[in-house]
Amino acid sequence: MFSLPTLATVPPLRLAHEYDASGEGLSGFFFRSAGMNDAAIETDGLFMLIFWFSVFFFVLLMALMVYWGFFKYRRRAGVPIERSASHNGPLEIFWTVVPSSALLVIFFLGLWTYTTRQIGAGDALQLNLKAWKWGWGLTYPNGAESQWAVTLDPGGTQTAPVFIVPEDSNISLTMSSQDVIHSFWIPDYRVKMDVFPNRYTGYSFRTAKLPADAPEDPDYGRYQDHWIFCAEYCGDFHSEMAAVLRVMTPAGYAKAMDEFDIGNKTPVEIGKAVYQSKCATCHSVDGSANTGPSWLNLYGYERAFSDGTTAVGDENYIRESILYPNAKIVAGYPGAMPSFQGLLNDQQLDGLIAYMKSLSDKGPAPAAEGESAEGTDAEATDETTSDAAPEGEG
Ligand code: HEC
Ligand SMILES: [Cu+2]
Repeated sequence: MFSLPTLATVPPLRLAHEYDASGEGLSGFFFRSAGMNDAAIETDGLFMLIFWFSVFFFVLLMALMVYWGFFKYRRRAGVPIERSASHNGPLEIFWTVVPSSALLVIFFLGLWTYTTRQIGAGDALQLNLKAWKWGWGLTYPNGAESQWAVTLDPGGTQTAPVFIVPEDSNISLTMSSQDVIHSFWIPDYRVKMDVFPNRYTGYSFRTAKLPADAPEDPDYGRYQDHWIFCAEYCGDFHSEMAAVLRVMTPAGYAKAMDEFDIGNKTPVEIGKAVYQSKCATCHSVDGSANTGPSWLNLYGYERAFSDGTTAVGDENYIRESILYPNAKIVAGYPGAMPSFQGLLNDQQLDGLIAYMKSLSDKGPAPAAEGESAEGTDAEATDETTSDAAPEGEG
């Protein structure tokens, strides 16, 4: 039977390389890491071309200036000052045409690399990317959202979502922001692109072939990770706005995609998946306090708020807490939860509520999990088609 990968079974973070500049020469000094696809190598090449071009002319011009100014034409006692030439046609044409053509070459090389990264290849895998304060979300072609996250610290309070893509393929992202301007940046691929509210921007790249010595996971095969960062200052937790781009084998990608497909998941599983990718940074499910209150025994219990009022943690309260977090602030906590309005669909909201119910002793008994007792429509159809589910399964 299908089972949702838990945080522990998501293959661990294995970055394509450590961010180590040693032994990589000048481009290692500038870029901190080798470019991880052809476009990145091209970008590095263009950068180095412009760099050496600038170095060459800087040294040449400074040397000429020092030579002429300090030595050849310096003022000497007894030597009359020469009248400066007012005009020299050939010389002026030379110093206009040569630099302009050099700049034109740079312009077209830049335009070329820019457009190929803007306009994706025709066969590109189309993915939707959303940004918000402070996170990233990816929707795959089958409508599923990314459900993996890796923990970044030993305690596991800091997580980063994992976005999976197949190796050696064209990827095209359509990006938009829920709030302020962010910037999507994969340093290993060099390109960054602003992500705006109320406007789509594109980001296209080709993933490299996985090297033979890439780390291997027993379930999903070989893979390689790259950091994704936000490159546009967007508020308090801008620096924590990280995600992981995971390049997988086509087989591993297809397997994970199958598991992400919400069609074959119970509401509790959907809720748990959303929790892992979007809420686990601030909420625990084991009773321990984090940035936000734990979800253990949240459902069905009385909540106390900072303004002295109380309410029972029922479905409507949970929904309101997710979409309008500042409507009621739980006593003892800061009003630090971002709104998830527009970021979660009804199925995901229902899933979250079902998941919170499963974490409460006032929710349905655990044995009833997966049955239509919760009155969720997604599940009902599933149950009627399969042969009668045995009652005392667990
Ligand atoms: C940046 C941290 C953060 C993230 C991410 C976050 N929350 Fe919260 N959440 C909080 C804080 C802080 C509170 C308490 C203050 C309040 O009530 O707004 C809270 C309160 C809640 C409550 C009310 C809890 C109670 O004990 O009554 C619910 C329900 C909730 N969050 C659901 C979610 C869901 C669902 C997600 C993911 C989709 C999520 N939160 C993501 C910080 C966060
Ligand atoms: Cu940002």
